Amino acid sequence: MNSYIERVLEETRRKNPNEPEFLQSVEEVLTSIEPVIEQHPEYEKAALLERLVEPERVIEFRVPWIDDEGKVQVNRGYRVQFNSAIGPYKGGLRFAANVNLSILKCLGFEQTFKNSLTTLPIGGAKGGSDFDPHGKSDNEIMRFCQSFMSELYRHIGPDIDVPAGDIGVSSKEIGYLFGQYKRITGTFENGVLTGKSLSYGGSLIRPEATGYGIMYYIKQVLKHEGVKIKGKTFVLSGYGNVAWGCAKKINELGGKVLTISGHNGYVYDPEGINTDEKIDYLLELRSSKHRDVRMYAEKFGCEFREGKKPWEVKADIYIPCAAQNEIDLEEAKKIVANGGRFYFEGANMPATNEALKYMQENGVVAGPAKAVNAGGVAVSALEMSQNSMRYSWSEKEVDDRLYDIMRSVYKNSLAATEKYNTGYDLIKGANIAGFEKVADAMMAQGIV
Ligand code: 2IT
Repeated sequence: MNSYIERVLEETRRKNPNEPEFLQSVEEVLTSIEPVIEQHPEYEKAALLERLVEPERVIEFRVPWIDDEGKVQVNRGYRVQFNSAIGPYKGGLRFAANVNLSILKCLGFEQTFKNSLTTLPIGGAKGGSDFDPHGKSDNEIMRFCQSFMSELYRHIGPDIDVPAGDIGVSSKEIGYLFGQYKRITGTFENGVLTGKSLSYGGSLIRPEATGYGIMYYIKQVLKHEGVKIKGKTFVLSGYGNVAWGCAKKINELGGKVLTISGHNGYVYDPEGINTDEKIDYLLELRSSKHRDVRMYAEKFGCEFREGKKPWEVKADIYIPCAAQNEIDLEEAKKIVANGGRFYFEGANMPATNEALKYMQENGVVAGPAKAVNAGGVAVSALEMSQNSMRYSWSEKEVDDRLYDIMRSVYKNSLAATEKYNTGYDLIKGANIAGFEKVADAMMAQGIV
């Protein structure tokens, strides 16, 4: 391996020994940009990689709130402002019990390259809290969001940092967060958050954007492979916003979704998740107090396989849409043994580096998260554009732009593989294409 990359990896491991997720993402990115580093010896002198792996700013704060029993609860809030070389910090907020700094640094680092790939001017960030929305009432969620924003507001702004949703944060939470931001600052700066409801500056197609974007990207790959989506079977994990939008588009394109999953097992629906009622039920599940996918199986009379993951089901195309590291080597072996030809990451970093390598070595075409799921943040950036103009585009205008963006994400990744002779490797292509623009901007801006 290139000695500069090796040295930076070593230093990063030494400096962040308790951050396995962060290290995993740094290893994945740095090892795939080797051909670029080889061609740019000036990067080492400018300590470009050392700067790239260090977040520009990490904010950690106390979030006290009072639950429905009158008891004081304390959570931890974070915002990792990773890189602002090409635009204001941009990225989601995640509310989940397992949220920690390692996961958010990993996601913020990945977001930097994803946002660069979208072709739009947005930097990289991520944030959130270890607040667990399971079993919380709406009033508790509102009080938590108000407390969270009472600190966060001083660090964000439409030209500074623009958060959005992620796991556990949908338009309901964004609404509570915006209400508090507006109240504290006394401004109507709706470009400070994206994923808003339509009535106060949300964008059409933003809820669908991640899922639709996944399918627009997949269309490009399948076109390249000469394969049609119609009649293909899909295994999805998760049941949230990403799985919902993806299932909707798969049905529209004539494919069949066999599974969704939650923290406690997966649902196998051999008929397919194929009606508006079934698909919209995912939204209901996501906003319900208990958020248990078993409820889908009970309602539609199909099987819930407790404690299991859906990768054991045979299908043509596998799309993880849940959280990080749900596919390890064992799970990857199942996908290969099932004859799966295509694996696309709807979720962020759903597979370990070892699992990814195994799938690629066994002939599975793999599309990485930073390309495949870039449609969500891309339409967030389009929401920012509309807010700046104080104007809104039609559904078709936004959808057409999303389609073009996803085609560019694919084309730019492919072009990077050709430029650097990596073979048809969409993971390397996405990393290189995302990196090149950020690196250019960082070099142009001097040592900052
Ligand atoms: O992972 C992601 O790209 C998101 N959660 C969306 C971020 C955004 O700013 O819309």
